[in-house]
Amino acid sequence: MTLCRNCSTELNDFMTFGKMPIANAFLEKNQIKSEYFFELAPTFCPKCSLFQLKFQPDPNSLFHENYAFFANTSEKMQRHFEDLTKSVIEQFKLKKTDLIVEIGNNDGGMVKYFNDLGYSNHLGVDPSKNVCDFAKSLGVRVKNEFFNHETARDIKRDYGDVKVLFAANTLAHIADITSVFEGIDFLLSKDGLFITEDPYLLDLLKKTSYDQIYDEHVFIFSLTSIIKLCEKFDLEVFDVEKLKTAGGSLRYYIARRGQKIISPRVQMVLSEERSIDLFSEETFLRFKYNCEQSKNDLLTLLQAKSKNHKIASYGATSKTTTIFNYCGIDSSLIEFITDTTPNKQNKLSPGMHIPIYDYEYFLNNIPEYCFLGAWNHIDEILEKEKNMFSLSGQWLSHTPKPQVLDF
Ligand code: DWN
Repeated sequence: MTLCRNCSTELNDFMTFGKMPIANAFLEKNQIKSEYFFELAPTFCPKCSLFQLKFQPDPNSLFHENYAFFANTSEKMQRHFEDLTKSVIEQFKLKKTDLIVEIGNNDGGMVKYFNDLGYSNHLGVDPSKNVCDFAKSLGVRVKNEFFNHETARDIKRDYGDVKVLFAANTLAHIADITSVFEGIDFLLSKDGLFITEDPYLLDLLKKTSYDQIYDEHVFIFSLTSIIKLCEKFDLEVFDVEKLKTAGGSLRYYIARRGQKIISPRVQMVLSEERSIDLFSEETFLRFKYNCEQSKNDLLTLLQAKSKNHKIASYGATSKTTTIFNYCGIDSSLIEFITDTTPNKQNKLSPGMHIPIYDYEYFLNNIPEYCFLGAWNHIDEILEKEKNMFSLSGQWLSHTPKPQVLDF
């Protein structure tokens, strides 16, 4: 029996993706024998509606001194966070002395933009040392720790109350969600703001983007589940914003209860979640069916194309680890992966051991088809490739359904 990480109710199982490696554990040949696998099984809580993994490997094996993902690999995401920084400063009339903290700031995050704009009273918190070191080299003040209630106590002792707390694509990663909310509640000033965004459950279900489910994403949130998490504390969601980033996300604006006027958007999104029966067993069983269908169709497509053509994957993402391992896609179907991240290059993809090469290799070995592993960056990639790969090759995607994209 597995209990909900928020409300301790027994979780409802509805499917398993089988044994999975750690999504960002890109490896060398000599590490294959000792590769770690765990069962990737999403579940949902019938009481608080929280969609979550049944099992998550030890967080220390996911976030460490050599974390593979650097957010600066996407120009467009950098602009997204820069824009958010400017809009928060303006909308909430921030003062240069206000304390701004980002949970999970990776290689610089939003605090980097605050720092660049003269908001030097900032702090980024991240458990992975290499990304923290990179952020430090940009002049960002960092704390190399997991964020929880205890870290929050240290931050308050050393820096005081927080005016704005950010977390972008971070909350979904931390299994001890109660300790995270305790920390937020403890740190936030009376007029403080907590702004957080993560992949949205509704988008994931609609697009059958099951690849958002992997070891790091212990939760896929909805507005309903975030409201239930806030309810235990002196916190409430006062606004929400639908985003196109990360394949479809929801941004939540949270403040102390009664401090802000609640936007009508909150009710609108809640009604939408209710009207499509987001939390019914049927919805999740349909998702399971859609995943199985998607797997069969993707395999059929790749098998047909790979008979006479070379296929590569564009982006060695965390998400491709789920796709390739769930579908059983190895180098007989996808010959290689190209990725701009130096510490993924010349390694093998987790589980299926497809070789990963840099962009130059890709240009010298142009395939006929490219699987959009980094499909969430489609606009940026198509722009970059319009006079390169797109001139001769065709793009494949698994979402919203496996297909050759028609541009
Ligand atoms: O939540 C998370 C998100 C925000 O980032 C983390 N759990 C880990 C990571 O997830 P991901 O690995 O699925 O992220 P991306 O942003 O989809 O990864 C894109 C990958 O593609 C990077 O390795 C860089 C690469 N890339 C590339 O080779 N050429 C990306 C672009 C835009 C490119 O042009």
